[in-house]
Amino acid sequence: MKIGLGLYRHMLTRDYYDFARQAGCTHVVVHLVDYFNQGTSPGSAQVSSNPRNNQPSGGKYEPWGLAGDPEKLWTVAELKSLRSDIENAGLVLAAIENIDPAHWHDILLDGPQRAQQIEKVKTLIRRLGDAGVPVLGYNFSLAGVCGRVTARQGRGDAITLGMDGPAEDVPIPNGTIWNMVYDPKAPTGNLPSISHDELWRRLQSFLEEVVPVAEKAGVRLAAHPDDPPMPTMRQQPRLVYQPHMYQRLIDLAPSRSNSLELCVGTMAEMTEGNIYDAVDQYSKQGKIAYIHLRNVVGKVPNYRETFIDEGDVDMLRIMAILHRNNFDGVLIPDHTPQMTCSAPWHAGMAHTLGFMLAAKAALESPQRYGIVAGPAAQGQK
Ligand SMILES: [Mn+2]
Repeated sequence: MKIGLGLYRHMLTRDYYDFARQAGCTHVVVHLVDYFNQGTSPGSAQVSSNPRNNQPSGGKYEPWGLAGDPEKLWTVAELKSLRSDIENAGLVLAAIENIDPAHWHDILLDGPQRAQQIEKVKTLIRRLGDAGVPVLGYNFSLAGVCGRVTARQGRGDAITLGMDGPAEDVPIPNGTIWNMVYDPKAPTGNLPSISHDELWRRLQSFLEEVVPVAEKAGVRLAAHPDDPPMPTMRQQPRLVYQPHMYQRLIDLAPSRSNSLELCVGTMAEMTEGNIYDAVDQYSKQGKIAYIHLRNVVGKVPNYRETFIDEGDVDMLRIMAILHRNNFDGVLIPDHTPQMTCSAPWHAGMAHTLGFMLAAKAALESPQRYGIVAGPAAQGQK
């Protein structure tokens, strides 16, 4: 297994790459969607107060920000230059995480621009292949990451995110998808609710069309589960909200290019199944492209994010399962509570990465540390 760091768009600078190296990372996962964009045109209303110094949070129903320019698809030159900047800093670009809602809203919505947007996503995948980017993470979700609240309820009074009940009261307004505004001029009104079957049908058509292109391009599509994993949010269905639903996604299009961006925190919030069995099941199949590591206390709709070394999940046990199943992809910290200092995000990441490095060292050289695998450890899932 490899240790990496996820960087948001405004963090794609040499300072952040150096920070990643200093914290012991060999790889980075990059977000090219600017979740924090509040628009620049004079007189345009700010859509949210999503601060840049943390994971994108928004309010319970407040969008993160404005989607990008529908006409500007990331180019091979941009991707290659990003990759070479990262490599010049001594790191490897492991994945691009998430597709801009501006480029695929009508794939999620089955809207009038669907056919054109399928072509855009295919082009994007080919460009990733040309630029030598091996993985594209995505989240096939209408409501996206929403419904969470921020509170000072972490260890040592850290500010952390969580849920304090369902988020069904406010439907998704027209012009918004995946918690971002792609059309600020959309007519007033809300998205009509659809069924779970319809959402799965949309995913299936998407995979049938793009997976063959991804195979040819040598790119793995990697699906994030629904965060938070509720059956419905904002009166719309969710896709992968229990651990076994990932298997359905995999089986829709059997291919190395149809893979998972497995989020341990999100899966720990699910109300059914067992997180250790799930990580075992999917890593054994070689279906995990990369991993988000995060700990939580509780389950939907009442949970909060915690530091890596506390919470409901035994992270060493998760990493031991991955090690035993020869997982050779990248693990990145997902989110952490904000640490009280002048660089809360950096401190949270460095703390998590230190834990991950120590766990990796112990798992890879058990004899050196006198950790002998006994029958109990071997039989443990
Ligand atoms: Mn995640």
